[in-house]
Amino acid sequence: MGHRGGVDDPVDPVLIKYPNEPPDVIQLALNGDHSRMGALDVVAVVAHHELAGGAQPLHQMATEESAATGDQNRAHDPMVDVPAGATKGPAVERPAPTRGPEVDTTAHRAAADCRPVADAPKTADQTMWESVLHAGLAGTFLRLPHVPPDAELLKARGARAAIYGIPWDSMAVGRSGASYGPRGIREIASTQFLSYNATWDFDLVDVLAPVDCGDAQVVPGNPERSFEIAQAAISQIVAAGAVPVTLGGDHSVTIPAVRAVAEHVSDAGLVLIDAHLDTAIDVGGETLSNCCPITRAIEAGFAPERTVLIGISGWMNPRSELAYCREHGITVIWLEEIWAAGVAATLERALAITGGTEGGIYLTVDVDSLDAAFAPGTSVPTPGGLTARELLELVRGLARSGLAGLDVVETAPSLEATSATAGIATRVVMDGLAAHAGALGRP
Ligand SMILES: [Mn+2]
Repeated sequence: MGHRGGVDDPVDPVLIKYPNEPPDVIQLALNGDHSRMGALDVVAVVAHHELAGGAQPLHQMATEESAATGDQNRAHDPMVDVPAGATKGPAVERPAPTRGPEVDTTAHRAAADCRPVADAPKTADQTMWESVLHAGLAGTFLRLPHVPPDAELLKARGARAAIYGIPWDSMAVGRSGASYGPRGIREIASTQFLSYNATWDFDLVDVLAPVDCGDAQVVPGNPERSFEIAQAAISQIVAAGAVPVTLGGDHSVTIPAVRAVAEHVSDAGLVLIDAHLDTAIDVGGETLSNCCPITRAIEAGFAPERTVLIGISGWMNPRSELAYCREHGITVIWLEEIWAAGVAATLERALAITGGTEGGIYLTVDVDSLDAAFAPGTSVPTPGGLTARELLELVRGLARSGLAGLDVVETAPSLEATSATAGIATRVVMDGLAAHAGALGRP
């Protein structure tokens, strides 16, 4: 049976009110099969109990039921490590927002230093089950606190990373659907992922105190106004000393993100992981197309000689975009070069060009850099792209030297039958932030 640590009432091993749920939502966790029952099931159990006369305390009834069903695995069940008679679990209520330490608005841009944020809200539940149960208001990324994109509010929270969605696909040259990317990624992150990584015994919350700033209030059909809104919000995140993590959206959403970062950081390297060069001057005269993010980033101030485009597929790019790269001295690392040299050598080459400054690296990841087998849920799935492992190794290796910003774009949940693409997009964020935060050590 499930132990829900931190419940203020004495721990009832069977019937437990979840502290973060609406007061009338109760769930039961019965031992034996780890079954988790929703509110309607509870109503049924309570009704059954009452029909039976209600003479027996409900927890006894469930205990007898579990004894009857056998419990051989109980000794190995991490959810039952509460000794009988335990009266109190560890406190898990998230503290009310408190004013954190002042954040150095320049030093944040390089890699985080791994020191815990003094007043960071601690992980809600040390047993970690709370964050993956499919109940409750799982609206934010990892169920992190929602803080509006306001520099003072973010500083007060001590946030060193902030998620921001731009639900926008009006500029897609290919199939639309990426406007649901932020929602799809949050769905996965809030129901399947923990802020804690057991491999590294590391919790993102302890080091980065990340928050979710919600979504841009886009204006359908108006990229200028939409990007103005998004840029203003991301600029607030950077000004607060937090790494902006932008969830797309088609790849045009990188444009307001790099513009916002460039307002505050002058020496960041720029890395694109993508099947496409994305260096179009314009598409039919439209300069905010999803084929233009690198072009607009260069114009915003990113140095072309400190820009690397990784994983590019030869068949999927026009001659004009390659010409732009050659004219401006942008480094292109083709898919075939990764096949031949491997990820480690690719990273070494990319970091030699983009790393080593206080500003860190702005990393933009298009999920179509992945093979269509790993990322079918995107505008233009790529036959012969990167493996999921290659992508994560690249993201980790780049983020280790410090992120000026991160975005993951072109996730289109409606274009896939499973949540594979939203899942790998989630991992790009998780692995990128963890590496930035020092979970892997420094290069
Ligand atoms: Mn692409």
